[in-house]
Amino acid sequence: MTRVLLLGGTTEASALARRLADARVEAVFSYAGRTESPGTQPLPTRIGGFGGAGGLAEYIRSAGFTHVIDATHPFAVQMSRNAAAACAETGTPLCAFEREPWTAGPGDEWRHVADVGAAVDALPDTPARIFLAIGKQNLAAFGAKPQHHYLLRLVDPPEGPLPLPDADALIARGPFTEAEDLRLLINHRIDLIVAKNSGGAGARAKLDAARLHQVPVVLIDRPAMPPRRVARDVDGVMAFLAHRADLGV
Ligand code: 3Y8
Ligand code: NAP
Repeated sequence: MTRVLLLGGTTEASALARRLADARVEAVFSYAGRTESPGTQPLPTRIGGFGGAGGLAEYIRSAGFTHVIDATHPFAVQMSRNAAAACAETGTPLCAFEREPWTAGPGDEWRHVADVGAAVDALPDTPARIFLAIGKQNLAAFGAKPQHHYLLRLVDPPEGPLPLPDADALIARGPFTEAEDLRLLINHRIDLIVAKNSGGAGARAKLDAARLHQVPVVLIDRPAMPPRRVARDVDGVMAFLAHRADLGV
């Protein structure tokens, strides 16, 4: 009997949850609990960490999951590493549901950097107005360049003072549209965008707005992921589940 643990938190995970619910596949959706009010899902949902790879392995065993789908974000590297380790330890079939990285097209002015530190180094020395569209977890590093005005976009209101001396915060949850991100670039007189190469449609709007408004982008590469099977769309994940179910594994 197929019983799926779906590690979520992305647009792809929500689309897969819909398909699993429609197909009446037994599944549990998992959020880390990173945001105050995560979206509701059409599946039984758990919120919070597992307690590392060991805790996840124990949960897989005790809850009797037959498959794990890692549909977390390309930057959620710790969760993905733990999922690979826990599935190896418990012998549970694992498939990642991961979107392709973005690639530049005509008119895009992108500079690719390896990580957050390299993104800070890539910023100009002369003061600029920078849209720091990377969420909340990696902001402190930009304190090394306090001369800039930073525009942040956060899912939830910040608990305390922002970690940057000259910063404004917009509170908004994606997915975003090209029109609203173009208005944001114009209204805030943005000179440069810093973003993660997350891929997918939910965070892409700012890059399309940047091309239209001729704003350069510093794009942070994804961290390396552990070796694992990867599906690029919902059908690929469903085929993985069906195939394994046929084999009775
Ligand atoms: C908690 C669940 C869905 C999923 C929607 C996608 C699209 C909208 C765009 C910008 C970039 C950013 C950020 C972003 C986007 C989708 C997707 C995506 C980027 C929610 C969600 C959770 C999170 C966690 C949050 C991080 C932050 C990253 C904001 C829900 C809304 C910047 C990633 O406050 C915090 O601690 C926020 C942390 C991880 C990255 C960071 O380092 O701060 N996502 N985002 C999930 C959990 O608890 O397990 O609240 O409903 C989900 C989505 N955010 O179902 O429609 O699929 O990517 N999320 C990035 O791409 O750079 C915003 O502003 O342009
Ligand atoms: P991370 O750094 O890879 O994971 C840190 C810890 O958070 C994990 O070790 C695990 O805790 C817990 N965790 C992460 N995802 C979880 C999930 N789906 N269910 C249960 N526990 C989870 O993760 P992150 O980058 O902070 O991402 C957290 C969540 O936000 C994920 O759902 C991810 O899909 C979503 N998200 C992240 C980004 C991003 O830019 N990073 C963007 C959009 C959405 P334990 O060790 O205690 O098990």
